[in-house]
Amino acid sequence: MTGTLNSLSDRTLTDVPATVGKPAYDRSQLKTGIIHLGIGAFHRAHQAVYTENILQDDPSWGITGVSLRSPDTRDALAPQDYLYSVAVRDGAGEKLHVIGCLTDILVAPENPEAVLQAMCQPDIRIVTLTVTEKGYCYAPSSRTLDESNSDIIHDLKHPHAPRSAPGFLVEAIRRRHASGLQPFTVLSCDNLPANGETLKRVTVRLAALTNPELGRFIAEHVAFPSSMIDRIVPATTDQDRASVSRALNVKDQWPVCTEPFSQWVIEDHFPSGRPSWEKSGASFVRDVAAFELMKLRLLNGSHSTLAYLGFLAGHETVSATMAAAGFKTFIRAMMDEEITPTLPALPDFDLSTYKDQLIERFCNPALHHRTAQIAMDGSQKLPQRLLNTIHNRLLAGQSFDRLALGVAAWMRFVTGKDEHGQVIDIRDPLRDQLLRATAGLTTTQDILSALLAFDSIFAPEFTQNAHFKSVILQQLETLLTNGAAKTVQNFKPASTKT
Ligand code: CS2
Repeated sequence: MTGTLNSLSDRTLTDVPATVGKPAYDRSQLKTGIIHLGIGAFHRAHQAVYTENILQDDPSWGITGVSLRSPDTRDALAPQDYLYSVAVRDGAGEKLHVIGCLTDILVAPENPEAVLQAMCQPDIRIVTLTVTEKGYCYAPSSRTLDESNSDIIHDLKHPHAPRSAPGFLVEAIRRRHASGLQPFTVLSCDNLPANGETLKRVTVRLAALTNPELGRFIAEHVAFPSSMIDRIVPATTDQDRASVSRALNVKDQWPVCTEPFSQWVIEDHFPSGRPSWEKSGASFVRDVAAFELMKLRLLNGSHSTLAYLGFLAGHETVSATMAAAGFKTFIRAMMDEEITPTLPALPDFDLSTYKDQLIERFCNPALHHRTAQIAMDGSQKLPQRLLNTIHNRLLAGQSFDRLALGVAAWMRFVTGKDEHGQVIDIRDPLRDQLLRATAGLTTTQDILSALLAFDSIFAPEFTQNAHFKSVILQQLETLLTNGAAKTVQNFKPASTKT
């Protein structure tokens, strides 16, 4: 029973058992140095934790979170003095930490002006983002601003009351510049290739469309370091809320659940200063690109492949998928044979241990990471997770059957019906267009052609490549004929088929 428990707050922290980690600093002394756009579970289990661990040394880096959409996180955390807990779980059990680094949460659609004012405080030196791929309002195939995106159209008309993440950045940078304040550093923490550079490109373009001088100022004077971030953070469930609250002995309405593993590799370019995140385990490097590619292709590429194939095979979670016949062998072979050869060398980094860890992480029985959650927003994820790897393989004249099966599984998924004819609840910004494009199609060739026509996903190097099309077609045919479970279990790459 959690109904009788007090709510988590500064006052009730004393009710929390001594085994639970708690803020090791005086929260009343915190200043806000970071604005974070996209205050979802991932941020609270990752960057917020790295920040929490340095606040004892330097309390100037408290975080004000901004939700660009729903008020849920603010509504849950405001009554808790913005305290929440992180439950770190694996087969061995659970460790809990109460995190205190959030100083406030603002809800952008309710009051965009309050967000802009917060971003323009002199103490703000960094704006971090986890707004997911679609929050960048770009075309994933070309990584340029999508000027037909409805939020971008809105922000071009109303730059002083924006809706999009790039819109908030442009207006806040303009105001700071106009009032003589130093610009903040913008740190993307989303799973995009060259995430800093990509965010810079869309932000500069958005600014330049209405104010070329501002576009130039941003291009020349605002730092957008790239970063590679990694921690698996499944969506929190009611069951998680109840069990965490019981263990805390106070009611936490908004905990996050995650795995022990955590990694953050950051390009060290912060002209306005930064926290010593290296003291919490982050690595600062000159160039993140090789780490980003490794993570996007090996972790996220495998994750999406497991999500679509696992979902189609009837598995609710990644760990259940990994336990099913053939999946572990298939995904490890995809990593070793098809992805690894496309990765730039990372001196002093043991890739095979990294891959062993990935397999172990995907098998974590305590995480309950739903295949349907990872399957979301595939139109935004496919290029950097699977297609760019295939592109490298094509250029090198190498096979890519397993990666192609991953793409085919996405195609099968977005037709909107599962292998038993049940409707799939597709969540994707292109959902309606994808369903419309494939409705009523019966042949594999027609489904393939309809989906390849989405040019924000498939760049011309794919749609104009007959070999690419024939390999995908073959995998899609096998998948439609045999179903996902059998296809994976009996998988033989074409090159070894007899
Ligand atoms: C996942 C990622 O939901 C997804 O698409 O692949 O969120 C993944 O869990 C993280 O990138 C891990 O760092």
